[in-house]
Amino acid sequence: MFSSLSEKLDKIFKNLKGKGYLTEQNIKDSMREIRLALLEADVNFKIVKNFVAEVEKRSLGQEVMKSLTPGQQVIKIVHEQLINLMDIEGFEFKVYNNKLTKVMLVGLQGSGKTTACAKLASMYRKKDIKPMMVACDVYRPAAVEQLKVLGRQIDIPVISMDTTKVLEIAATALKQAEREFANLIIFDTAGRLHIDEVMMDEVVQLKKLVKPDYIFFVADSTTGQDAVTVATEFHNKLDFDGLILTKLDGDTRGGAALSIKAVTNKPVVFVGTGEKISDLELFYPDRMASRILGMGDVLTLIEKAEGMFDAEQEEKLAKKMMKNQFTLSDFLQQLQSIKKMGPLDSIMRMIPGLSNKLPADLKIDDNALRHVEAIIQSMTYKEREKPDIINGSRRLRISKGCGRSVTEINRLLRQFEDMKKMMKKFSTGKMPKGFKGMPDFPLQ
Ligand SMILES: Nc1nc2c(ncn2[C@@H]2O[C@H](COP(=O)(O)OP(=O)(O)O)[C@@H](O)[C@H]2O)c(=O)[nH]1
Ligand SMILES: [Mg+2]
Repeated sequence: MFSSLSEKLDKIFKNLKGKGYLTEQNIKDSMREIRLALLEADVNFKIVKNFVAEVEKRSLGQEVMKSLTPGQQVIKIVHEQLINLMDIEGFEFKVYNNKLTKVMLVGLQGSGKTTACAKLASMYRKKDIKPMMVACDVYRPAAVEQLKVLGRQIDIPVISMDTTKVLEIAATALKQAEREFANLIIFDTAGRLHIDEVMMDEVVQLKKLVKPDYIFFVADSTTGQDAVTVATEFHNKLDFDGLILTKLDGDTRGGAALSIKAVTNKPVVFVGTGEKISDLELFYPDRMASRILGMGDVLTLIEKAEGMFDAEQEEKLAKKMMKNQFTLSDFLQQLQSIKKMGPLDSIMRMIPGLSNKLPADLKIDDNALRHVEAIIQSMTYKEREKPDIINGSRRLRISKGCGRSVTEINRLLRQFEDMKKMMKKFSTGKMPKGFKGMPDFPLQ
């Protein structure tokens, strides 16, 4: 996500941080570089101009020039200004368990509306929240079918009718939602390839009939400034409430995310970060700014982890590690929790200090984890608890069971032993001299 912009800013900041004091010229030079980096990330040029002017003004202020860490201060200012660029206070998307919240998704074809519809419904479905989806993209039969397939996949009802009269479908859907006490109804509307009068009229009519609590404009972030232009036109006609920025996992340069609020004065509410249903995140400007500046996104990582790990279980494991009783079964359990958090490379990118150092095209093969998992699953319980007993013939049996080679099994067992030794050293506080960190397990 925004890796090219992140890399450039990182370079500029490294330069700044290396200096014990800053001259006006240093700051002016850095500002020119920041300006270029933002323009290359396809941020709207007027926004870039204001942004840089503001950062420069604040950086040249006394408190920065005279501070002991002027470089750090400039980074702090850039961080704050980035947040300002994306932040709008006072907006909150709320769904209640005792009434119906109506949401309309609008945007161009291919922007990710239908996908977002399912992601949103699935994100808000809870024990006492009942979502429904309505197929209003009636001109392409495939679009209705797509929503139905997604609906079946996540087990959320989809309302569709055999007509192209969108208003009729919407009216029927509203009645059904009330009758069935739904709490969230999401209208997936038709998009076109370009802005088009007929489409606009249709969504305006739909808005009048549905009276949605929220209209979200869905924008494909990979289209950069085009997304911003289209958003402006939709905004003029519809006055939408917020945005869903999709495909932030792609080769997004950041332009749309950094410009769209300043241009429309509406907040980005959600971001799509992949094709899977679970790839939708609430958007937090401060966290995004941290990610862009390579400070990682610890909070999102913690939230993801909290959803996946069980605190009690974790404590038990930590104790086992301290006592050097960590077994392959525990290890398997850990692997499975990590896997639930998403692809490894995206997890690693959220780790502060690491995000900038990873190559932009880094792809960790999640198969490596799957293979390790398969190997452990082919062991008996006793073997997982006491790997010492795994002799030659057991290795052969395990290899046949999981379809991985004996060499791989040997490697896993050796690495597991190394890992245990390492844990022992951590827990006893006896770190060897020249200690170089954890073994590269299991990411090779
Ligand atoms: N990588 C990625 N792909 C996405 C995301 N959201 C949607 N897509 C893909 O973009 C394409 C168009 O999405 P769709 O929901 O059909 O767009 P619609 O025409 O606006 O309804 C599909 O192939 C989706 O899988 C996202 O956040 N990341
Ligand atoms: Mg669609």
